[in-house]
Amino acid sequence: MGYLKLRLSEKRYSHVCSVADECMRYSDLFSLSDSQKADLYTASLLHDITKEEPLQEHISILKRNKITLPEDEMQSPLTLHARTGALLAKEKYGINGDIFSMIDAHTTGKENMSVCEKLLFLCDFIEPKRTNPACRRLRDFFLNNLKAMPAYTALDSALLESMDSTIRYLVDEKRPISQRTIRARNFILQTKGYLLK
Ligand code: DGI
Ligand code: FE
Ligand code: FE
Repeated sequence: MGYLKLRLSEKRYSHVCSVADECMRYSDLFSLSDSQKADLYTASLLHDITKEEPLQEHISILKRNKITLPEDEMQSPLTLHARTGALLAKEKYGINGDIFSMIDAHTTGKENMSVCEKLLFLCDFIEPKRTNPACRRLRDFFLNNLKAMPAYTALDSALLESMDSTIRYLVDEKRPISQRTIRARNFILQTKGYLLK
């Protein structure tokens, strides 16, 4: 992982290691197989590989991979590093399949996420090196829920809370919300039966 260390700032490198540890902490609760664990670990380390790149680099990665993203995603530059991170990890390390989709979905989420996609999405938000109040609150919320309900239910509840928190932040900052973020939240609402109320 020497290349990763070169590419990321010290702070970002320490964040991705912390996300990887946090993912492993919960992996047994969700009965992940050894190969799922290994994929989740790799995706965690690579998930922010393009986070520190300028917009021009994101555009160039998309271009050389012949990917055209919907206009709303191009207008939310912070979401691009998930798309381009997956593509760059594919180019540099030959990752594909589950690892690709975990990285690709880690910022906005998407409909019908796998348990590994959900874990990376959540652990990115709650890893212990994130000390802002919203992250601490969500970590406690998830840990308390794990004691009170089945792990999968606790995971979906925490995912919904983290999406709500991000959306509230984006509204407060007058930033655009990508369709993918909305679709991801609507899907969780549906699986949790909230739409029936
Ligand atoms: O890369 P990290 O900082 O570790 O975390 P992340 O990949 O979850 O990125 C978080 C940032 O992405 C945060 O500033 C909010 C932003 N974001 C997430 N969903 C959307 C979004 N920004 C816009 N404009 N639209 C979204 O839908
Ligand atoms: Fe990220
Ligand atoms: Fe991250």
